[in-house]
Amino acid sequence: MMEQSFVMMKPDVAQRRLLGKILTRFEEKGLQLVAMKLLQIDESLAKEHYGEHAEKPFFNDLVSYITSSPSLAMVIKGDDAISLIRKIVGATNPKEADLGTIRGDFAMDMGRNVIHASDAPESAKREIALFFDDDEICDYQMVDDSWIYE
Ligand code: IDP
Repeated sequence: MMEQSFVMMKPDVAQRRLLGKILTRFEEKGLQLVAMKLLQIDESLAKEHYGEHAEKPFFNDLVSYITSSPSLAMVIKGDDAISLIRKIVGATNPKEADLGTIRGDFAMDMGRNVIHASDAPESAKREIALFFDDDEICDYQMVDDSWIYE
């Protein structure tokens, strides 16, 4: 089933000049970029995005990390995109993430784990709406679709 996922490269990625390299992983897989925005997330947006973690001991550090420098917010589309992208991203703790995943290849610590990706259709819907207006999401056909999908 065609799905849209909210994916966000966290502040360490732009700072480490890895935006292009990590974006390439999604493009090469055959996924489609339908929205993209470089933004410095403010405290209230960070707290809303990570609301489910408000009571966790790492919450304040997480908000400082996410607001520290610009992030690249994206909507990425594809067949079963939500679970597929979680696989491409790897485990939350980069020390446990398999090599070959983004976190496994580019990160060392949980508090610097380079990327966010929605974990379910409901969270994808909520997160996309938090970061993008409807008219910021592009609806277009890829010319190579028939070479990507059977
Ligand atoms: P996810 O990003 O893989 O979906 P969540 O459990 O939703 O993982 O946690 C959100 C983010 O909070 C993580 O990506 C990570 O940056 C941070 N985080 C989660 N657990 C810890 C922790 O124990 N210490 C520090 N940061 C954490």
